[in-house]
Amino acid sequence: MTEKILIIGANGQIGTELVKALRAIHGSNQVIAADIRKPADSEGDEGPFELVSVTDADNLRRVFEAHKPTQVYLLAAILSAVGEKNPKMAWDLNMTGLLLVLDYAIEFKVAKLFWPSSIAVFGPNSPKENTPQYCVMDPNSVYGFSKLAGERWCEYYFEKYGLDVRSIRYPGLIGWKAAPGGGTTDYAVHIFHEALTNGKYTSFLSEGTELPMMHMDDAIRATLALMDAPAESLSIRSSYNLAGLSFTPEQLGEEIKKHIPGFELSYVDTDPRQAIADSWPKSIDDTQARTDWGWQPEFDLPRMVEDMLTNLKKIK
Ligand code: AKB
Repeated sequence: MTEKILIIGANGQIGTELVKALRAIHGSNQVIAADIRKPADSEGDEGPFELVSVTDADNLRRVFEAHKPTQVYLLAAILSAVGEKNPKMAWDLNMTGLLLVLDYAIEFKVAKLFWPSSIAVFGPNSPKENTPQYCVMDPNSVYGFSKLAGERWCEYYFEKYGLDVRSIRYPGLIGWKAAPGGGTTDYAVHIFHEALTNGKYTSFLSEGTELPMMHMDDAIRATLALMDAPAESLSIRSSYNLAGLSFTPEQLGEEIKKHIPGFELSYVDTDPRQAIADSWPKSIDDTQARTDWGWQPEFDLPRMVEDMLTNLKKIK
């Protein structure tokens, strides 16, 4: 079957890489990138592009009508840190966007829908170590509870309307091709840019703050593997726990020092993102993803750091 794939939020941290990966597999013309802004630099990748906001129901409907996608990836979202600055706007964009796309996916007979959830669905009373798929979930950021509500909607549309919706609870994502979009885990990307440019970095998360993270290549591989998995092998239609690696700012700093010996790491006194980080897990149990669709991460901390520094050096 020839796929027509629509990616909404195509210019974000995940979208930038996913568009490239899907165009390499299916051909540029089969993958429609959509975003509220034109891509800054298309690097010669001239596939179809639609200017659309995920909350603009009429324009979004036009895009579904025009392209009749067989698969949709809805990546447009306001992340945890930015969401706390404008909570109502974050709720509106994250929920309105999802509900519109769920309805259009049914109306336009989309075969598969991907929607990203996050470790932000967990909260202060969730277990911190090896956080299981099912446990107490009391997220206290707007982003977190919009993701938890979104997971319930996804499962509801699967159960009630048979929509083949698939989702991953991403940890903090670390890649060199695109900037992160206003999250609590962004320090783990900024640190590489600052290490290479200035040889030092001031972390907005404090020493000892351990969080689940993942190299972007692993995240893209996981996303494609989940979307390729046979529907009958999937036991979770809310969102899968997914683990890569876990580290603290000082562990990351020590690893960077092996490549940049004079690298200096310091910490800000207070930052609102610390409270969000403190409410999240330290590590994730992803047994179900491993069992249902064979998930296996490839990047550990040394490999991730080496890859980031090598690639960023080439483009700086
Ligand atoms: C954030 O920090 O908000 C995101 C996430 C973990 O979902 N990177």
